[in-house]
Amino acid sequence: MLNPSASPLKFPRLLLTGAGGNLGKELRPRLKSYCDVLRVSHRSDLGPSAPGEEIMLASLENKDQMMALMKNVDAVVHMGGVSTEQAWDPILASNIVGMVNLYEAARLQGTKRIVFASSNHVTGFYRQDEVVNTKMPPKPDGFYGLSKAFGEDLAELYWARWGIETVSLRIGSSYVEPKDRRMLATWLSFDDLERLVVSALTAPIVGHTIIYGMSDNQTTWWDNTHAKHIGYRPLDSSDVFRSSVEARQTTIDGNDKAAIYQGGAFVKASPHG
Ligand code: 15L
Repeated sequence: MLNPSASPLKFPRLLLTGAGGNLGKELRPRLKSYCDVLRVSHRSDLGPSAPGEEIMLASLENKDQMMALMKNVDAVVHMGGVSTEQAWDPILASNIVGMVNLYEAARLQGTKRIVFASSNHVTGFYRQDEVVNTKMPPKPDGFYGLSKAFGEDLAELYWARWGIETVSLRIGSSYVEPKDRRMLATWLSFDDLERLVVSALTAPIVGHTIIYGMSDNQTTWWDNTHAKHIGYRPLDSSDVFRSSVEARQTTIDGNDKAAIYQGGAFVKASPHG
């Protein structure tokens, strides 16, 4: 957890969706410092509210619930939705229909900015020997990555037509530490996740900007040159874990698609048979 006293910027009311998910749980106590009221939401029970929090349960695919959720909200950190490769139906409900509901509610309720948890799986079918920037075409590695590419396009539409600003975070692998060799490139520490989300919320002008969410890792496949105006500066690095990760995974099968493509195991995950 960072010390936010250095930042005088505070939102009257921030909304965090997906507050019960892996990264939602991590962000929930952290975001409280950047707002007077943190509205937290999930489709199922979130437990008791902490001081300064208001809990509102809502399902992304329920338009009325989304309209109520977005009322009087200054900015949104949208971590809700499906976050792994799955069958099409839940992805359609949460990441396609749910995204349209979120943006429609934002338009009707006058929300100014959304920080959208997109994913590196939008570009998962680029190879691990390529460096990708945020203007290059998507190459999704599954239905999940495809749904996140849709979310980014939707954000672009709502910026162009209705002036709702979005920062789409193509989050890499945000865990306590990198779990394998791939994550030496994709790792995003929780403190850097907080830095990234806060930069995305507070940068003066963002339009629709796409940025990869990674720490300052020595190995990298992603180039954030076109997102410099966000002002995100990662301060952690996967390098401190490199020798222990390499000791655990001494060999790599060069014929394995998971080792060839940036999406790793996601490029092989198939709930579709
Ligand atoms: C993601 O988008 C997933 O939500 C997360 O579970 C990780 O596996 C991550 O990508 C990754 O690529 O490591």
